Amino acid sequence: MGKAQVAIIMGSDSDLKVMNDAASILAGFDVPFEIKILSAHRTPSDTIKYAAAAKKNGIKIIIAGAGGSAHLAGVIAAHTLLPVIGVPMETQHLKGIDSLFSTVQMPSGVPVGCMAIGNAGAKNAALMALEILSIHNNKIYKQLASYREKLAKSVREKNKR
Ligand code: RP5
Repeated sequence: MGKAQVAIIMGSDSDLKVMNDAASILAGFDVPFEIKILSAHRTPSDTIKYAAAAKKNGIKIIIAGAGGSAHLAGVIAAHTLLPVIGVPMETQHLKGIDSLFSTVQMPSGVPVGCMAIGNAGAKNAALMALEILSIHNNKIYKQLASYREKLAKSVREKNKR
């Protein structure tokens, strides 16, 4: 794999199990990515430094997964003009509603795209990143078309069974 085009960031290694779903999708499309644990509150200066340098380092899209008072995606978006896609993590007590509200409620001016809570969100974040890349990459566009076709086929096969 070449230089990372997509960054998968998460607030804690406890998010990795879910965020690995984003990594698997990108790997399946042969799109180079990197994974980092960067916390908006535990390693704030590392997080800001990473976000500020991401474009210069060849990153095109940042996926950020975080749980609880999930400010990671917003903090990253504040320090880059790259598109940031947030994935709210499910949490023990509030089941991820807390993460969802934190991620989705960005005040105007600094956008964060917000996916669904948990695994579906992680997968869709990767797919959305691929859709953005596919605007200028016909190979990825064709791969996405075939991914959708496979999805439809699997549903039709379930009906047959
Ligand atoms: C957030 O706090 C992380 O994104 C994680 O979802 C949550 C809990 O982190 P740990 O206490 O499990 O490290 O920063």
